[in-house]
Amino acid sequence: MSPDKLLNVIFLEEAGVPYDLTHIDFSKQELKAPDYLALKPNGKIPTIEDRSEGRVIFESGAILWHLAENYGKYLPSDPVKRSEVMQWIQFQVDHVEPMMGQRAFPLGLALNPI
Ligand SMILES: N[C@@H](CCC(=O)N[C@@H](CS)C(=O)NCC(=O)O)C(=O)O
Repeated sequence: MSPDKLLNVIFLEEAGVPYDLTHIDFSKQELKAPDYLALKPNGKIPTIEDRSEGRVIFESGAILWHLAENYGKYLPSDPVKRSEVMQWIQFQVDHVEPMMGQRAFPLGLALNPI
C-alpha cells in the first residue's frame, strides 16, 4: 500500500471511525472503468465515499481535511493553527507522497507484474 492511501487509513484508525476498504485491481484497469471515473474523474486512488453525507471525496489531502472537519479531530479552531495543519498536509501531498510513491509503485509492479 502506498502512502497516499495509508494517510487516510491512519486517520480513520486513530480517530476510531469505522470504515470498509474496497480492493482495486490495477491490472484490470478498474481505476479507468466508467463507474469508477464517474466517482473520481482523475482515475486514481484513494477515493472515499462518506456515507454519513452521501458523497464522494478524492485526493488524499482533501480526504484528510474532510475527515478532520467532519469528525472534529486533529483540526484546531484557531485559524493560525489550522493553517499550520494545512501546510503540513500540503507538504505531505506535494513532497513526501510523490517520493514514496515512486518507490512503492515499481516495487509493487516487480512483485505483481501486470
Ligand atoms: N495526489 C493524489 C495521488 C493519487 C495517486 O497518484 N494514486 C496512484 C496510486 S499511489 C494511482 O491511483 N495510480 C494509478 C494510475 O495513475 O492509474 C492523492 O494524493 O490522492
